[in-house]
Amino acid sequence: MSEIRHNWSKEEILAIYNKPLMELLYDAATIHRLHHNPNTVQVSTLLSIKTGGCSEDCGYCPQAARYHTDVDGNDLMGVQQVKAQAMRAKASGSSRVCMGAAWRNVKDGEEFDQVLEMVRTINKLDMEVCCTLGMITENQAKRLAEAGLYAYNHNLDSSEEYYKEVISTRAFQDRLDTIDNVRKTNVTVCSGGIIGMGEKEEDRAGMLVALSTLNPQPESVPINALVAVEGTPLEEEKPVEIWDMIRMVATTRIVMPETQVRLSAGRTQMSREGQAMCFFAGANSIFAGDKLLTTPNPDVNEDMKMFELLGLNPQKPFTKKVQPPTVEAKDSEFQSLGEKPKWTRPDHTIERNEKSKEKAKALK
Ligand code: SAM
Ligand code: DTB
Ligand code: SF4
Repeated sequence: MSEIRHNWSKEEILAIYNKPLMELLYDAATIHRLHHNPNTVQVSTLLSIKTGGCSEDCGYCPQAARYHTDVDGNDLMGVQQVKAQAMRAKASGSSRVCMGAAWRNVKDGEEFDQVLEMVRTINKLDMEVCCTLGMITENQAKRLAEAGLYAYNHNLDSSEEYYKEVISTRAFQDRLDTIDNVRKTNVTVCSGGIIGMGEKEEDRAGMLVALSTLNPQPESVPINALVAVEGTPLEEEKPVEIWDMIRMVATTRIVMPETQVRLSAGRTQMSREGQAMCFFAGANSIFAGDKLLTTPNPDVNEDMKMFELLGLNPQKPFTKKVQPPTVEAKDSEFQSLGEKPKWTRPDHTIERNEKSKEKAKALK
């Protein structure tokens, strides 16, 4: 086994990222085989349990209320509807359901109680449950853990420097603090980011420094290619080159040997050959289902055909970690604290975000 290092420097990571491609692929594939079965891929299904109307200004996101996109907002889904979708996901070969909410942070109250019930319900279907609900406090993380949550997704999204050019309504440190809160429980951490937002290679390396120096490193690292959605500040960004995706996946694999590297948003733009190279470079997880949260994803049947063609097998649930027990609401040892956490609001000005906001106002 290669050692797990928590002291990667930006320079070292950049040097790996820029290696001649054949060397990079060989190194990444070698490390991949030391730590994982190269023929197994973990499959998660995304479910947007609360869509649109978000208060944040994330420049990439079609769900931010302040931009004009064609996303239809929805209230929080019901538990039974979520259960039905989870059963469908299980039947189609998914081992995990990842529930996303367009929230800045979790607020204690009825809606959070409902999410906890969704977690219990899916865990009882013997599937891994993941949530991505924005910032959470330690008490909220503990309540999710007690309900049987397997993973919490909270992306760093970019380097600390470039984060400021994309989001002004919260700070990079808030993201790290939330990950820290998750780490106080036995819930696994899923944290990665997006490439193709106009960042430099230094920022990609900077993001990997921030992720790989976490101790322990995240159990799962999603690498998203920006889906440039009309109306968002990043609508005009050019599609990510497949070569960049392959390099990013390979570098992630090398600096975080044990993590599941997730080939995430942007797969509709990638050929099978391109995706195959990403799997060779160490990607061993995908989001399946015809939709991500609000944007298209490859058809499930197409993905299954690709798996067959490449000899890949979906990973069974709880292969990497045992199933957490579910404690029923009535037996819970935690209270809703009604906390009013003071997450940061830097509110600096990002020119392109302002422009998109003004455009949206004019269209109203
Ligand atoms: N609201 C919560 C938050 O921001 O943490 C959870 C949901 S948010 C949609 C989850 C992640 O989706 C973001 O951190 C970002 O990495 C990814 N994402 C959102 N819009 C995207 C886009 N247009 N292209 C690629 N990834 C995107
Ligand atoms: C992640 O890293 N990517 C997923 C999941 N975590 C929540 C979300 C991708 C969203 C792409 C844009 C959309 O469909 O709205
Ligand atoms: Fe809201 Fe999350 Fe989208 Fe940012 S990424 S606008 S927090 S849903």
